[in-house]
Amino acid sequence: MVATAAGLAGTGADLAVLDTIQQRVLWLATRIVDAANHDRDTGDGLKVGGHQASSASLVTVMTALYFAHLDATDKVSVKPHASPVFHAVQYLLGNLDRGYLPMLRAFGGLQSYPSRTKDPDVVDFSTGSVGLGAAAPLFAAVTRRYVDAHFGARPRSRFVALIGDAELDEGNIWEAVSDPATDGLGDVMWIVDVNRQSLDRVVPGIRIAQWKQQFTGAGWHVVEAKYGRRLQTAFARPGGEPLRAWIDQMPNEHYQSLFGLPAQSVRQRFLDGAPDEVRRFCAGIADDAEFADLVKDLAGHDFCSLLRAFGECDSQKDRPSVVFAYTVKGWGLPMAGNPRNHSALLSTSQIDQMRERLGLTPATEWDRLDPAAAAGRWVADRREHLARAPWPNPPPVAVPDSTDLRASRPVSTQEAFGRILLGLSRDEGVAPFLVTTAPDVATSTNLAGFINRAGVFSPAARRSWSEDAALKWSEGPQGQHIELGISEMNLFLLLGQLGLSWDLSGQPLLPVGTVYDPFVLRGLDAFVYSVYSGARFVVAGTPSGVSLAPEGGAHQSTITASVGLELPNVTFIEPAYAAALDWLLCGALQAIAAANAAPAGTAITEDGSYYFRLSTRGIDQGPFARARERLGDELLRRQVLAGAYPLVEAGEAAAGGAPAVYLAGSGAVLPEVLAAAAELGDEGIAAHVIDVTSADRLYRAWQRTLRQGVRTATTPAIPGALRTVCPTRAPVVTVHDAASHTMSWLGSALGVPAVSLGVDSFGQSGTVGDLYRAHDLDAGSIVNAALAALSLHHP
Ligand SMILES: Cc1ncc(C[n+]2csc(CCOP(=O)(O)OP(=O)(O)O)c2C)c(N)n1
Ligand SMILES: [Mg+2]
Repeated sequence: MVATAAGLAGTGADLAVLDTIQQRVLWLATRIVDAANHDRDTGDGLKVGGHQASSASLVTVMTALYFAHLDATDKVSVKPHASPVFHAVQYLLGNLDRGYLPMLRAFGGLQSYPSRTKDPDVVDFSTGSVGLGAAAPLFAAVTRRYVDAHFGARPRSRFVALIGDAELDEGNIWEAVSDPATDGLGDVMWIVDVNRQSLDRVVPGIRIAQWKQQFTGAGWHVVEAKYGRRLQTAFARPGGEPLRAWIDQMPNEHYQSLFGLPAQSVRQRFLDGAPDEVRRFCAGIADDAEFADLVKDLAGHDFCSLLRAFGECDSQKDRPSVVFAYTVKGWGLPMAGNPRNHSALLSTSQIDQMRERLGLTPATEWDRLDPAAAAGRWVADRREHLARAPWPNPPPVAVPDSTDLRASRPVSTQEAFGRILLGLSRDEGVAPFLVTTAPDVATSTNLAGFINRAGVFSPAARRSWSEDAALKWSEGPQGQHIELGISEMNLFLLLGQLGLSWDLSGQPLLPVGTVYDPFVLRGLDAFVYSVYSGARFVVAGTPSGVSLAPEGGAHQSTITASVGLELPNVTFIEPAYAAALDWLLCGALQAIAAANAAPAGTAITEDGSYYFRLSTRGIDQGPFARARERLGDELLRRQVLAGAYPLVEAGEAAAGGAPAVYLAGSGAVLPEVLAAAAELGDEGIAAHVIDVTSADRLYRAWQRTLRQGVRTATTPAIPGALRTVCPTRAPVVTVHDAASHTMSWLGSALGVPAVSLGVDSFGQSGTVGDLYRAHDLDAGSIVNAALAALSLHHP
């Protein structure tokens, strides 16, 4: 049957062709999971897994999108459990080699869930942690709006998210939808796969009315693709309207139970509790099989309804859209609609029957569509239509080595951070590419100077209703700060998309976000998501630690330093002095700029994103100035960037031949470390003070040499960065306003006893002195720790 062009929303697509394609997509997606579980010998007896039912649920929607709706510039996020459908589509389009099809979940094969960095075909958005991949395209659209306003309009992209209905349970979805920064994005379309099932169960009741209100309330355009054409035709017949009302009010559990029944039992279950007029109307449909098919006819498996819904969303230019596409989990498979089908697999004989039904054989089952037939020709046209042109080469971004920040009075790293950003905003080589963002903490994290100069981003100029001499807050399309509501999830999702703008919008940016350090943990999953996706950005966690003394335990971070050290694709940095921060921050932005400009696939730096843990504690800059004089800028900068430098060499304080100890401190607690070193010097102990600017870089250097040793079965050396700052064998005390664990490995790395001081219980309100005493971070405790370390050392 050939549909009219109007019927398929003017796409020119042919229903029969689309149906042939979707049958092949369904087959391939199902067989990809089947092959992973039944064709491969994993040798360990573990079930490989995969999601045939979740995939089947989206087959029609994804066939409609890729084969009748999308353009080459559009970007799509695919719900995690539909990855087999995505790969089947890419394979049919010729973008994936056949050899990958039996390699779902195999090492080096297709990833379980779509991955930007690990899959062999081009994935726009990674997904996996439900809710995050769904929201990512919204923030990619925020990024594109920003890029277009600052650098000129790119060819239009539509940002599409395919979302499981139970994903809407995740709070981050609603944080994203309700943030004013995501208002008015007409190029966004979310498609919710309303199969009424989650992992464990049929989702109770009827959620849709509430969701519709929530989206509408946030200014979204809502479309329902609920009933297929057969049901719509039935509703339009005389007496048909009560049937619609009956289904509309039917709880998910009741409706879903129809799917497990033989055709002859469907009528009775369907009409259980139905009013007379519905019964009367249904009596007019005599054939049981026809009746069973009719009441399960949902629009999520109807190309005309779907394409009409997509077209309707396209016409919304000034607000995002959401399509609720009603589907069947396991559509077209024997497990359709079964409440326990989430992880169910077809048996080998069911697969054999499906293959046969489609006219395929074991020899032809992986074939692409016949290029001589109508469907094959259509796919070839779509392949051409969807081929992406590479972005033009990005303009150079010239980040200086430093902003020459000088501080004569005590200064905190948070204040220095604000001044460095302000300095960069005056530098024409880098200023245009800087973009800052914060979840309602811009001013309290010292972004005000930058904001005063660079302005706040808003798609249209906004009138300011109040004057404030200290903070201008002028909003318009040229502003370079994107303000968010209080949502750390949104912060990290936006940073992630700003950090991918070179790829998704063809414009490298230098994104810098700020967040109170303890609340890094609130956004942690989105942080992980963004760096797993390959995004590069800077985030400053500030203020941090118990040095934020009066604020108390709820605002004092302790485990964030460990988190920063352990996160892959993130370099964790915690400087104490302003000039060191200047070098480190400029170095980070240089690396981001270089990585963004590198051709895809070039590994230019292993640093990834940068997490700076900063403090509001003002610190005397004198010791750093003296180290600078002693070592010279070039050497000192190199060491600061490598992760540690000798802040005080005890030769200055104690005579040669004295017992020696290394005091390795990081961040705001350095003054106490220096005081302890002086006391130890008075006692005739040579206490060398190491300022650890990046425990992460030191740890990585150590692990590199260890792994090298492990892999080559050779004796590992002490890494260069550590050897330079700790040239002799002496015990070590680590001192950190963070969990003591973060630096406790230093003793092992140096092969010496170590005593690690840090904050291992929740904080409380007080003065810095009170809290440092309470956590053994005061000079006296550090001296005692040094004596303890010396007593453990037997050279
Ligand atoms: C953050 C997170 N929590 C839990 C899971 C485990 N999980 C995977 S799918 C799923 C249910 C998803 O249901 P739905 O979104 O409706 O998808 P469907 O399979 O029905 O299409 C759950 C709980 C996950 N992937 N991510
Ligand atoms: Mg579902």
